[in-house]
Amino acid sequence: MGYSYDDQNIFAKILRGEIPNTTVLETEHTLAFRDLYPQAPTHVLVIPKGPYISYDHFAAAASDAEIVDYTRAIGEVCRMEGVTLDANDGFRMISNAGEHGVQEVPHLHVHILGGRSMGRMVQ
Ligand code: D5M
Repeated sequence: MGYSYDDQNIFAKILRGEIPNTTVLETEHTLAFRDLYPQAPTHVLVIPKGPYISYDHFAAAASDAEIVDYTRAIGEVCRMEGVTLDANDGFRMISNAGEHGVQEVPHLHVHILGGRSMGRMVQ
């Protein structure tokens, strides 16, 4: 089957500067910006700049430098938003993948949600 990246997806357009975004953090390999439809006081999307669809795709195909940059940027966003456990009551980090994960935008992203209790996950 393999991975087939669609470079017309919304986040690819954001990375090319074709669509505006509210940037929270930009590093060499990562961009973090506010979700257009926030579901919590903090709702930030963190994406790698490379053309990866899902976390499994990223982990298999990205360089160590990209993976380290992305992982550290996620933590940095949590810190900047004030939701880390040393400062606050925490956050939820979600990454939807594919049809079963109900992923809308086929470019890897983690949602960082915080600022309120996210409730117990069911199912
Ligand atoms: O979630 C995709 C998320 O992307 C969803 O929470 C809305 C958000 N979204 C869609 N378009 C934009 C733009 N243009 N800016 C910011 N956020 C956006 P998923 O995990 O794929 O279901």
